[in-house]
Amino acid sequence: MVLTAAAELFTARGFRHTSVQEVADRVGMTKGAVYFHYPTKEALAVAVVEQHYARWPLLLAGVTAEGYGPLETAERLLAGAALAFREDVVVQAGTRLQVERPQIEAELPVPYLDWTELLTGLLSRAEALGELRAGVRPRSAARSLVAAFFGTQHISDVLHERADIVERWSETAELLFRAIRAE
Ligand code: LUB
Repeated sequence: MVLTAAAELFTARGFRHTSVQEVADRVGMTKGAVYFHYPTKEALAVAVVEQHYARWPLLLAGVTAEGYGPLETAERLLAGAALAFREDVVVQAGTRLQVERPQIEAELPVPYLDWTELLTGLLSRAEALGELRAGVRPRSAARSLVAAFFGTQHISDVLHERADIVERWSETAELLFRAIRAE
């Protein structure tokens, strides 16, 4: 409950302009009770960012269970992430806090690298199955997908509070996977 309230405030106002008192008020607790769970506002931010990343293994397990090939799995994974960026306040808060890293005196997880490793693994398997266009290098393509996704979600956030992120990512993904997939 505290984490979700903090995520809502961090998403709406950012780290600096969110106080622990406001988090406590939002959940009807005392500030002391919040500090019992999270000794500092920084600890609350770290917990929110960690929960952001904890979403993705669950998403991966769900998509993997559908049993598609590695390239289709990568495409569906990112489509699922786009939906989470639109619907999930913890995902949204984790993203804003990662952008505000310089203002947060705490050890936040390193961004982007987990997704890059995950997609590199899937694209390497796709390469082994001959699913990649000749000359496409899995790690480079993975970095490009992460960069494109980050940019797409950021622009959608600034312009439309991510209301159109699913459509925007779908058009970007169609272009990128057309370039990545073997004819
Ligand atoms: C993803 C964000 C926003 C990468 O992996 C990350 O850290 C990300 C937050 O920092 O987009 C794109 C899949």
